[in-house]
Amino acid sequence: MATYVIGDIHGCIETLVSLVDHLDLKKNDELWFCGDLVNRGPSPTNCIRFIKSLKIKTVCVLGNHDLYLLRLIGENSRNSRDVGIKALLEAPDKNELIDWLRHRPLAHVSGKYILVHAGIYPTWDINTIKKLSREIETELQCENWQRFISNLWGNCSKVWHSELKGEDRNRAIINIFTRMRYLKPSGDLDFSVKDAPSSQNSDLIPWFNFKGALKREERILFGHWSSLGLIIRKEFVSLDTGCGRGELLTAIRLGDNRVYTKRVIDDIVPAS
Ligand SMILES: [Mn+2]
Repeated sequence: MATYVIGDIHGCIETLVSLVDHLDLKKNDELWFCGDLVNRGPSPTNCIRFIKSLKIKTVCVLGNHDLYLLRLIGENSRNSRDVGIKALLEAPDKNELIDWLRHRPLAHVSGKYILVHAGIYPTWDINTIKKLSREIETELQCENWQRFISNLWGNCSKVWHSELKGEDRNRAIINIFTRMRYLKPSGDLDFSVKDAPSSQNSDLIPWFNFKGALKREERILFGHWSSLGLIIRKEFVSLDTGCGRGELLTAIRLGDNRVYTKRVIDDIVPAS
């Protein structure tokens, strides 16, 4: 039995199908996804349909773009500039696809691995990760989920403190799991820089280099940071290789770290 983890897909269905074909999956294999299934690429609708239809066990955590889509629904808006998302909002099976999406976790902990979209706050231990992920999942899966998500947008929660309450707490948890890249030396989040660490010279610290961030038993699997690209380390794997910019989609097989890559060819991704 093997587990494969796939980075950010961003609606690139042809690339996804071709990569999954290439994996030659067996019945007991598992396929994990780092999130950001939607936005930018041509067919987020078919990406969700495809993952839903797979006959093996799949795990998919939510990314910031997936939450953006849920927010559009929550605000009853069709006002996306993204052609693929617009089409999804008109799809006959829209409700089924959205219900599937909002039942995905923010963090998945299994054995020696933690799967998240963006990262984990350096001070969070494994029980905290499970608990905080569950707090948001409970809200997204309840009947009032649309009101919940339309209330919690914005950059404003840049500070984490375990005593945070209400919307500030929810925003902070979501920002950390799905949007974080850099921390200030104080431990506050910074959303101003998306570049890779080598290309900026401020005192911002990639979250995984922050003191204590990697002092854990589990290996962290994440996407989200396309300028970082593929990084394979004992402590973590970074898997967003720029599918959403027309570059590559990557999978890694856990255990032996074998890497599988497809270049985005048949999916037309608009220049950003
Ligand atoms: Mn992302």
